[in-house]
Amino acid sequence: LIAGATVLSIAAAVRPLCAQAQEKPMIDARTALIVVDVQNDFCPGGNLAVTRGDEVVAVINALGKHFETIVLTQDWHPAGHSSFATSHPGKKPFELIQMPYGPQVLWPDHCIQGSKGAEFRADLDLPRAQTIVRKGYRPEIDSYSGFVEADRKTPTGLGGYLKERGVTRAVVVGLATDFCVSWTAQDAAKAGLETLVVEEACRAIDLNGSLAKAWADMAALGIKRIKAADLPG
Ligand code: VGL
Ligand code: ZN
Repeated sequence: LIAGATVLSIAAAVRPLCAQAQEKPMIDARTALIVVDVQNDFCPGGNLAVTRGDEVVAVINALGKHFETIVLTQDWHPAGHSSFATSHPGKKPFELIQMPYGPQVLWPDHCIQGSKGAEFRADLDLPRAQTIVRKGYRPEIDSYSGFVEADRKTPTGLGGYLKERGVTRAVVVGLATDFCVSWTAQDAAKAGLETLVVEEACRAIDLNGSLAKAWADMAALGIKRIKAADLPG
């Protein structure tokens, strides 16, 4: 948990961005809301369901009303993707294997291009979202991050997109905290963006301590862990 003083300093950093005397205080367009993988397969009933993953939707919908710049990421795998346990005979979901680019957790088949599971949650309501960045579509490379694929060198283009639009700050939310949210937030920070993660707008898979490690890795990069109440509105 973050100390009270930290919360206050973050609130002070964010609040001046709101236009005054508006019913819905808006956050400056240079702060992007990055909504990670709020897709059916990561919610209860989905193929890689994150516990209470569906609970992020209402929180994100409320946050989205205050942002002018909103980007969605969408996990988007071809059938037979190399991150699927079913592509590796004798392997089971959640086992670790070595890929040419490093260790890879094997997952149940999920977010297959064009499937119901790959669709965004129907109750996700972000009319102002402008861009969808699909990732994980190369058969041989996974991509947790919305910025750089798992080989750690293939960019998706999101970094350039945000830079060209003058974005200097990223607020990252979605699923799952310890995989795609964490990797996306870390790459946002490495791209030079001030990066914040809204705790209750995320839910975790939590595999072998992955959640604690994710928060520690994010903290080490200066990523701020905040509550929705620390943002305007
Ligand atoms: C994710 C595992 C595999 C995520 C995506 O969105 O966190 N996790 N693919
Ligand atoms: Zn995936």
